[in-house]
Amino acid sequence: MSQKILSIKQIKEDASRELEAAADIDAIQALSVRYLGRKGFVTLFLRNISTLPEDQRPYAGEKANELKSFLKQKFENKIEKLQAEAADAEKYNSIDVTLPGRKGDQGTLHPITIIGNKICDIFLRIGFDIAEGPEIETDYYNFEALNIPKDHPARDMQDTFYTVNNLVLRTHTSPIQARVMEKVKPPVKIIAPGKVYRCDSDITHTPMFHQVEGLVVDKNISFADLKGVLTVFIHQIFDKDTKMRFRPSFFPFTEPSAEVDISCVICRGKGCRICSNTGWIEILGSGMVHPAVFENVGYNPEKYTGFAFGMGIERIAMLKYGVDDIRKFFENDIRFIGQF
Ligand code: 2U9
Repeated sequence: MSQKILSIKQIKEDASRELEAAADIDAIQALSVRYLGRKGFVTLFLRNISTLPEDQRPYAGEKANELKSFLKQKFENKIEKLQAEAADAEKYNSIDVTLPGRKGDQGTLHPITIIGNKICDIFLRIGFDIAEGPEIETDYYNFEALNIPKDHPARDMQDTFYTVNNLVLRTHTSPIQARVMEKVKPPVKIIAPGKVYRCDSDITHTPMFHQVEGLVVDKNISFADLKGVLTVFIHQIFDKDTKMRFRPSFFPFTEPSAEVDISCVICRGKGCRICSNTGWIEILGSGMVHPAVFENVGYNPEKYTGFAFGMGIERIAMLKYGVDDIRKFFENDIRFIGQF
């Protein structure tokens, strides 16, 4: 069956329209045969050029070859587009969107954060506010304001991290309370939690550890108030059966001073390795604020009295969780810190 010879314009229009309508690769390949194949419209046109007047032949030949390249490119482009779409669809169909997602590892609070929060919660419930301050302190707030004399061993390079310009990494959170007292008038009832730094490292000491200190200042605050608050605290952080004893001690910033022991949480006072067979464990330090500290911050020691206390969070965490080496808290072994 002989094909009608179509004009270049007509071939281009027809082929473009049919290519637009072609829905799959087979249809495009059929179009390619229909237009560019041995008996296709473009091939026929080219063969027919010899019948044209001689002066029209070069132009017709050039235009027909242009059309051939144009259509070839268009067919190839559309085939590539359909192949890419098919690959996407294949990828989508091979994903089971109803499968449950993969669970990532869930983080946990660090044991020191957990115990720190518990300690703060107890004091918040009995009316304390939380105060914060800088970890890099001046010699004045870390030592001088707290009545720590120039020759005190705590000031030694062996015990304190000195930085530049007489600044130190705070060795306790006490400077927080000194700064608060400078700013606000009594009554004051605050706890000061935070990181502190000392040149020390063994199974019970790390160069950085966490403290919570407390301070209550008002008219008529007595040692009985100190005992009452610390008894409530110890009974809540350990349990109601925990016994306490106050042992006389010395701190430059409190007078009188006392260390607080609790009945051993492991053997309940019978005597074991943890309490060195004494039945008692030292848990915190405390005392009545020294009048010199009040003078330093501008409080009248004739008018106001106050008590203060301080404890190491790691020490409480070690006792509550039965951890025997403080360094375990800072090695960041997920198997250890993820247990709490
Ligand atoms: C001001 C006045 C007094 C805070 C106190 C202690 C006793 C104490 C230690 C416990 C274990 C530190 O972590 S530890 O090594 N702390 O024994 N701290 S009284 O007294 C203050 C604080 C601020 C203005």
